Amino acid sequence: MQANKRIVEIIGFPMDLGADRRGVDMGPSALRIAGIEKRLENLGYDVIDHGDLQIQHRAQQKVIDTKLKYLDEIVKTGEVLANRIQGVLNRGNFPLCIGGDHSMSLASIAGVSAYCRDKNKRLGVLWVDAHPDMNTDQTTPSGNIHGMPMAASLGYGHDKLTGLLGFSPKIKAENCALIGIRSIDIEERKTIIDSGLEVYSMSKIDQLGVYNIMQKIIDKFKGNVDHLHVSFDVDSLDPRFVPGVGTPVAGGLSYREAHMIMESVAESGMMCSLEVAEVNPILDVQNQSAETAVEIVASGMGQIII
Ligand code: 5AB
Ligand code: MN
Ligand code: MN
Ligand code: MN
Repeated sequence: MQANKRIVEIIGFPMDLGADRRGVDMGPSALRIAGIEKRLENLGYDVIDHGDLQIQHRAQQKVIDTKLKYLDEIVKTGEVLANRIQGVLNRGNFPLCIGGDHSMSLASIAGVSAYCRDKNKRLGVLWVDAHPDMNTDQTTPSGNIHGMPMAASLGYGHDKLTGLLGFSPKIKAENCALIGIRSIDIEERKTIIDSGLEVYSMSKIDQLGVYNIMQKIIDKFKGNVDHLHVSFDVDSLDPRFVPGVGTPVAGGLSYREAHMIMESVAESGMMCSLEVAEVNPILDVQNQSAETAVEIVASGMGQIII
């Protein structure tokens, strides 16, 4: 299975309950305004945009558990997204989920994992982010579920998060790689070490270079993975290039480094699903962050492949 399948199905997930900064629910609109569909069509894909899934507004919610803010709505809508993604994959198409905060990933990985289980495929995840998102309700400094999706997918954390679609874990640490990481919470670090995850920090990128790291990651995936899911949190980039993010961290990926990651993914031909999270138009400057995100998607989908 290749990234350049003919049909890309876009699902918007306007979730902002997983994060504190408001505005990320408008991310899917910003990505559409930045021309995501046209961009993919220009690469030769047929694109079906399903619009956005329905998510209850923050104003209709009560914060019940401060360690797991808006848990019930995130789980409920997450199951809907997970099922939709499974449907796209079962049709033989390529799902592209556009967020929305990164709690979306709980659902997208659940859906992809359920599909892989049915079809006996080994699932790998490439996680591009400033943050490892390896918190649990026991370790979170914020109570924000967008800091937990990687942990939950590996089976760490609250049952309602880990148990989405009724099975856990969704992924194996040895089939995952994290890149761009530069902000790790004290308690979160322990979960990372316990899991044995491979984390390529910004410091490792300075030392080895993105190209070499990506070759290493892809080599590993090639032997062990049939379906590669890429989760791209736009705060992986330096805030100079993407001001429109809720949790900016200095010292991030350069414009070219971000593209090189996705160009390497495209070259591998292994990516079978993709998501883009955390574009926040309220904090953005003239939709620059959404436009950059669309360019990065295009790189991942084969923009430079001749
Ligand atoms: B993102 C923090 N680690 O858990 C937490 O943007 C930030 O999806 C999480 O990567 C950032 O609240 C979540 C401090
Ligand atoms: Mn069209
Ligand atoms: Mn994230
Ligand atoms: Mn992040």
